[in-house]
Amino acid sequence: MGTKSSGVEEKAVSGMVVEVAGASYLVEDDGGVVYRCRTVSATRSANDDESLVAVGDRVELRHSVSGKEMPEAVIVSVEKRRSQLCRKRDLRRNRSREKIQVIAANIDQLVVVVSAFEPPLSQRLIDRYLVFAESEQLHPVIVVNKMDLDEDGTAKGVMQLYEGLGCHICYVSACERTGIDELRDILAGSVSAFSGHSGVGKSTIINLLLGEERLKTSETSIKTGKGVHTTSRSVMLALPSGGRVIDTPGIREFSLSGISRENLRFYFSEFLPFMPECAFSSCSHTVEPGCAVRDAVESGLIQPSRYESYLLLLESLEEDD
Ligand SMILES: Nc1nc2c(ncn2[C@@H]2O[C@H](COP(=O)(O)OP(=O)(O)OP(=O)(O)O)[C@@H](O)[C@H]2O)c(=O)[nH]1
Ligand SMILES: [Mg+2]
Ligand SMILES: [Zn+2]
Repeated sequence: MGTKSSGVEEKAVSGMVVEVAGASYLVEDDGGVVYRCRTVSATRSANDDESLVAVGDRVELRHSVSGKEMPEAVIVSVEKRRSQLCRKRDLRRNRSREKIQVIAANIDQLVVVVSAFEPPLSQRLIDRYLVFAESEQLHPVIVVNKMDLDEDGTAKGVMQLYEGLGCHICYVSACERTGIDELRDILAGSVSAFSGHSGVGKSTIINLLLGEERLKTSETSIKTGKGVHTTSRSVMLALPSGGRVIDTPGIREFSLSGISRENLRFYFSEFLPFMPECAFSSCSHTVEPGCAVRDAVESGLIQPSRYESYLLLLESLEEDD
């Protein structure tokens, strides 16, 4: 119902956040009208440490003025999220008040994009994402892009470990357009957030899925071997083949949030069958005698690199406390 205030028509509209760039948001209402929302006067009872608004959020708006290019509005409330992709902010780099950055909200799948070569494939990063997906009950998909550069099969070799864990893996070369059809099928019917290091090809792949160059992409820096950050905003896009994808800026680090030291062990799924055999029910699988998880690492039933990831993560969570 519309209310009149100072001669301006104000009506309640509900919609979804489809783009986030700094403190500026684009919200699409259920009829397809897009509003630019610069100010947020939202109230929500949830965690004050978290980003108030993220791409994928369902919000309620007050339409305030008709802007030049699009109507402008104010976000007045944010619905509770059914899921989220978030990470702990590096407060040394970012002076934001929010300790936890919500990268995307209300997603079904987490698409972890890595590249076979340049930037190098990082197992530690994959393990962090897998732990997060497990804790948030998101379906993880690992996209290994730039397979055209994996001439000696190194990346394929590394990924065998994750194949063994039963991960959903999609090998892609955006350059040679291989693996794209398979990925399209995986994405149909779901909301999927793409995340990964800068320069792995997230935007390039999404452009291919869209069939047009909607997103800016860029050359990886040859000098440093590190990706230059090209994408600076998070955008949700509908795919012609079904499903929606969220392109996000590349990350340097994916620091876990919302996971305690005690709970970490439950998010390494291959540890679970051995855990009941540990002598202590509260075994942290580090120094305790009679640890079945450590025995399984020694006998090769659990991959040493995964166990190392567990120890590193445990240490990083310890430092945070
Ligand atoms: N050889 C090769 N290069 C690729 C492939 N896919 C993407 N690239 C190149 O990788 C570079 C980075 O691609 P982007 O799509 O901008 O990477 P991004 O992951 O979106 O990076 P950010 O936006 O910074 O997070 C571009 O120069 C692409 O042309 C591929 O399959 N093979
Ligand atoms: Mg990008
Ligand atoms: Zn143990």
